[in-house]
Amino acid sequence: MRLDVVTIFPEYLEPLHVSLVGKARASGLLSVGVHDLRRWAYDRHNTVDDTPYGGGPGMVMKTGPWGEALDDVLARGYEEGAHDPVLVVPTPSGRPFTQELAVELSERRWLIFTPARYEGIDGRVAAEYATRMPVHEVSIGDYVLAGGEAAVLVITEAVARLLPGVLGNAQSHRDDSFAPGAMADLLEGPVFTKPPEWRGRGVPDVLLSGHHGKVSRWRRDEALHRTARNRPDLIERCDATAFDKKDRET
Ligand code: 6GU
Repeated sequence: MRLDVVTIFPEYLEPLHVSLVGKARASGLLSVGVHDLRRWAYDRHNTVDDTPYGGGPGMVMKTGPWGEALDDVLARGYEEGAHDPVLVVPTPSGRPFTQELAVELSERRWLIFTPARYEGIDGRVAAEYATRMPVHEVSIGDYVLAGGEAAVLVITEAVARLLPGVLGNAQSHRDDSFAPGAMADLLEGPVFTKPPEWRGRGVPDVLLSGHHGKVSRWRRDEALHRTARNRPDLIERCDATAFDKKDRET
């Protein structure tokens, strides 16, 4: 997979060199280009923003530098054999970034990110590139960041770990023996490792029992409890037929 990121803060994307994404790059599963938008801002001050039409606070990122930058990044990518680009525009006004979208993006060959600062990018830029490629406006949550760079880090990490060969153990995608699929939207319960006792606290006996059926049952109950406590909205969306009588107790 090829990733290109155009930003006025290239150094903000340094974490793409470390950890999981860094390893994916080192092993050749991923290639990443980070590009300074100001390279395509040709005035003396390398201006990338201007006041909004219609008035209001803040500044808007200008069409000119973004258009030049994206044209060049696209041309370079095509030259190097990349194809079928997808433009990912991080914005608090985007559609929610979910695991489903992470999976969708992980199946693409080439992602181009346009993290913005200020009040966002002139609306004509997304409209222009949408005539040539899929454009996803994406938000990582219901809060406002100062810019889209942190969102790019979030999205790339969620996507990179799904690439075949990136994770050490081939992604054991929840083999829940109770209700395959239907319980997949539950949060995971707590996990434990050695030592068996720490500061007077033991580990749930069932996990030491070696009884796989009981362990699965326990994990499912813990997942339900944690989901009910932290994300009641997910319980509401659950397929009720996936619950059994025991799930309704307590
Ligand atoms: Cl993608 N960008 C910004 N600036 N704020 C956000 C966001 C993105 N997602 C949630 N808040």
